[in-house]
Amino acid sequence: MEDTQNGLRQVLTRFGITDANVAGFGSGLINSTWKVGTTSGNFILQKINTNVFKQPEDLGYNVRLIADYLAAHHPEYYFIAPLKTVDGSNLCHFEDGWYRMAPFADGSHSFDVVQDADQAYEAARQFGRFTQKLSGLDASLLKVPIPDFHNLQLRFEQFNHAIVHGNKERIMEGEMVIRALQGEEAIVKEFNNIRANKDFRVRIMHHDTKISNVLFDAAGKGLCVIDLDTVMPGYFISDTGDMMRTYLSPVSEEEKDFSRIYIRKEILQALIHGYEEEMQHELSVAEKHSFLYSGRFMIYMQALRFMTDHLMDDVYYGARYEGHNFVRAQNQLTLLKRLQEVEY
Ligand code: GN1
Ligand code: MG
Repeated sequence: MEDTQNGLRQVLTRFGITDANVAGFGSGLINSTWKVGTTSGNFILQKINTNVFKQPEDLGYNVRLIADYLAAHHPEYYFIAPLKTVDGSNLCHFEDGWYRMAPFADGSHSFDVVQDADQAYEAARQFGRFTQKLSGLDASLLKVPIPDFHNLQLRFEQFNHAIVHGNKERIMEGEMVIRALQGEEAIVKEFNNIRANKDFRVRIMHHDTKISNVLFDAAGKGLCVIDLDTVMPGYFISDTGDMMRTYLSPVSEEEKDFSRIYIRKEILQALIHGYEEEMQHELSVAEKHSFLYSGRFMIYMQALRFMTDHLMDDVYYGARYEGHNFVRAQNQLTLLKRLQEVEY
């Protein structure tokens, strides 16, 4: 612990900070996070997980590109720009890894579960506004931190590989779920149609639109989006779809009692309304017709990813109990069925 504190102090020195209180912060699983208190304000310091993000410099590059663009074209937009090190770098490359730092938004707070329609509306507006403000920035200038991240065709192929080459016992036990997932292949076909359709634009998307990635002010209004590691070129269905996946049901992907999974329709409406509020002039008619598809797309992809990981012995997500990813896959399959019953 002393060592860590000493190391962190040296890292802070690289950002020009010599006197600070440092304490662990937040519940993120991928990166390590600390809150840093100084006489000139509070900051967030993060160490980047280089197992997931193999080119950490790409993350620094992307955030700087976006920060500079927004400062030049939309100075009124609230964006938490990262600090530079004293020698002008976007990240600090220290002996044990890569670090970055940004101001802490004082007075802000976040949520882990969507409580009501207003929150869903505010969050959807924030993610819509983020993409909208960046519509003038050429998406192809961004680095791609995780190639094929939301490529459903590839996720489907990885699943098909796992049902042949995965854990034999788990394949046998999982037969019903495997069949149910195979039965939804039409969702992959529709994704391939979207990829071939010029009415679907590639834009700068957030790709991790869970509610805890939105900061709210004291009055409950959305302030800004955070956690920009997965910002990359993509389709809008990634962001609206992951909001549906994570906001619509009152229980999360961890829930084992699948009877508790249902679609909160007022949240679905608020989510679409909030997103359209910011993006209506950006989206084509074909895109606007794909809102519900976006939910099916993301929920199905997550079901495939959990089931694939279960069959491949939990190498990606890990498991806190036997069959954890099998439960998560069935949870997501249940959510998919509930969404397919919805008429909007
Ligand atoms: C991972 O770490 P977290 O919770 O932000 C995953 C997402 C999945 C999510 C499912 C880089 O996100 O794609 O939707 O788990 N991120 C990565 O809980 O694989
Ligand atoms: Mg994340």
